[in-house]
Amino acid sequence: MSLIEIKVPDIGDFAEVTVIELMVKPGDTIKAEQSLITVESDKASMEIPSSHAGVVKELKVALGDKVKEGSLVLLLEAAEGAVQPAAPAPAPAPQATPAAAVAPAAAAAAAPAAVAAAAASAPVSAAAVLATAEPAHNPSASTVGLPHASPSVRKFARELGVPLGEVKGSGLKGRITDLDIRNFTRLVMSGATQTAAAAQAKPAGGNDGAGLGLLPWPQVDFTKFGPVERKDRPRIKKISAANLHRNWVMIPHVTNHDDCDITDLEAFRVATNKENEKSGIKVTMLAFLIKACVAALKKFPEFNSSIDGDQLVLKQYFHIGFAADTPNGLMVPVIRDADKKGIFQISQEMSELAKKARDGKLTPAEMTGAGFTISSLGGIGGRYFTPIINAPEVAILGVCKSTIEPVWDGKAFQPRLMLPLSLSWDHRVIDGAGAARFNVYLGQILGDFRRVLL
Ligand code: CAO
Repeated sequence: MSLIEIKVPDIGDFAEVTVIELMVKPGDTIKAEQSLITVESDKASMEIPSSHAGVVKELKVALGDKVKEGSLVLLLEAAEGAVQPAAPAPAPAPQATPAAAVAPAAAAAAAPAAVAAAAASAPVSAAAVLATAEPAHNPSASTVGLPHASPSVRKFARELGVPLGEVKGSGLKGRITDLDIRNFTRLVMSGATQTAAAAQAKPAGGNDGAGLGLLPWPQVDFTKFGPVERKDRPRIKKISAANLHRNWVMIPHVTNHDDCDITDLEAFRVATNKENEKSGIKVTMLAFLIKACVAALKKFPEFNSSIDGDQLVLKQYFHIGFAADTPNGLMVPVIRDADKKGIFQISQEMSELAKKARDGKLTPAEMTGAGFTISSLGGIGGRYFTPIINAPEVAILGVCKSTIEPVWDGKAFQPRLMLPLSLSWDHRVIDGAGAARFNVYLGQILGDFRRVLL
């Protein structure tokens, strides 16, 4: 047994670094290459390994000490027959700093450390992630006591919100490395695994509120309260639910409610249907609404737009979607180029598309491309509602059942047919004043359709 001095090896371009972690203490039996201390510069942290196996006799550094190449770290009673390893190299443990910042240290490091540094900074292929998937996550791991990881790795995990107790370390003695944190994050983001908190928060409906910091979905055994029947949710309902949920959460919705006088328009619609009884085409209020919306979209083009990063895409076409209630759930067929079509053509296409929707025969092309959507509950009833915008559109018009109401004309109350409108709009694109103007203009057109010609 001989007492040997373990010193700080070549640490590349760093003149002086600070000791931020002591990973061994006197009396510890260590292996060659085992990390002894962690040092940190302003750009990266590194673990200083031992060149020999043996028993630590005396530590020669303390937390906060400044050290450089050649500084004495500890005295080691070398194990008999210990293999004389090559000069050990510090293992860089880069934080969230760019790869370039740690490049000098990595270049000076031995192969494994260089590989770790490169892997930590380079995009990892799916195959690489899968290859490390097994040890990266262990949700059942005990969280008692601090996980074995350097301060920089803990800091990195804190920044990403990674629960260290669930990460399985691939380093020496199960030490969690920077790469383990990155791999864990990639697996969670790809959906290949989930954190214990997310698993706990998973509601029966399948939507996960954990990312929003919400309470877990209530888990209730309904049979405790009475008999129940379980039914599979139709595929269309599940698809539209996911879309509606995303749109509701991601778009800052505001809804403006208004009423407009459609007394004269309704009289015209009824007369038109009477005159054209034999044509087999029935004109409903929705066809007029589509035409009126086209006029309003022409006057207020931002309502016919989509957000694309820092840009707004203003559409020069007028494709209008309309919500159709079907036995399998909500569908939104699209009337293309509504600006170029008359009321009869729109009515006919609407009735064909609505039938196809009910029969489950709509093609994807018939359901895509809308720049604006109308959801009419006029045939059913109700007063107002707050329709959810159909992303990537930025507005949707909800319409309810028209009713005769007393309207003051300046001298007396007159019985007028009033149509309730509910316009939901994306506040990232549209302001309240613009929305109010849109509704007012729409009301003016529906009140007197000759305005479309102006
Ligand atoms: N006020 C008063 N009556 C109205 C009206 C209104 N705003 N809109 C329609 N009506 C009347 C129609 O004139 C028709 O009356 P008659 O049978 O006496 O002629 C009756 O209501 C039924 O109309 P309709 O619903 O068949 O036709 P439509 O063109 O108005 O609507 C369609 C077609 C496909 C949009 C509709 O059937 C539908 O599915 N609506 C539901 C949309 C929906 O679910 N929206 C909610 C989405 S959010 O979950």
